[in-house]
Amino acid sequence: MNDLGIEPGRVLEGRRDLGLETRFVGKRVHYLGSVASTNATARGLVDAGELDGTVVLADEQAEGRGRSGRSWFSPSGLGVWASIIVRPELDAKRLAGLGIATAVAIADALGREFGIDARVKWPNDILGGGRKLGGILVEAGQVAGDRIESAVVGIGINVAIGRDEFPEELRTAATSLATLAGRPIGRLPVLRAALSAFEGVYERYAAEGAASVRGRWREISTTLGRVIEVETAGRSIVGTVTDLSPEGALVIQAPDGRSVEVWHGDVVPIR
Ligand code: BT5
Repeated sequence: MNDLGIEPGRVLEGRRDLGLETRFVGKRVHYLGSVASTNATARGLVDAGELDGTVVLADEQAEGRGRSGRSWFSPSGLGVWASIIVRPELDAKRLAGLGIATAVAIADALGREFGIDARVKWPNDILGGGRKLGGILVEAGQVAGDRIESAVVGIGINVAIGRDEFPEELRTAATSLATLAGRPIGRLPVLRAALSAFEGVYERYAAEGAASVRGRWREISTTLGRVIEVETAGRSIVGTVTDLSPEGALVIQAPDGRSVEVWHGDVVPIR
């Protein structure tokens, strides 16, 4: 039997079967063994009309996805690989900010629950000890005009991947909760913490946008106040990170003093 004490391949009732304390997130949990990507499975379920808050949880992903076609290493039983279906009625330009808000809320919850110093790196990285501990991937489902009617929020958290179990190319850049905490940690408490954190921030985000997490983001961001370089929309911008905008853009002060909002891209701190 695995660490969840449940055989995969069933639809679970989160509260009864997993001890979730959420109101609507994880009411139904499609718990699967191996999938290509939980986000891909969840997208199929969205189209089939699956309920708001339903979660797809897998032991293992053969084709776990990151942003921009990148891949996400998802070994069996060693991490939380989950996707949440949401039906938010959200302005399309606010969708990316939901990923940022989710990263902040989950980093916060992991820090509290497991006594680690968890931080965030814009847009969607969760870091511990300067290494990547998790990532969020938000994808639109049904869109009507400029309204998002459904979306999938993918959550990847490395729970018990040992240093040597990461592939060579991730070994210095990635970490896991068990490594950071210096003790064994199972997936279930991590799943519970992540889904509760998501539920709380989702409701605040729907009402207030990224302003709901701006204060906390400023406290746990690894890049606030630093000079960074970001590749965005085919060009490179260098500047000092000054804020998170209400829509979730990174606000950068360019060397000429102008304030620039960056919506996509990968941030590289240079000093
Ligand atoms: C992300 O992308 O950080 C979003 C990751 C989301 C994964 C979840 S798991 C459940 C759900 N279903 C999916 O298919 N995906 C979501 P990005 O910022 O693009 O970062 C990707 C990069 O992180 C890769 O190019 C690697 O360099 C690195 N990476 C890959 N796997 C990793 C891991 N397990 N831990 C740390 N870093 C990793």
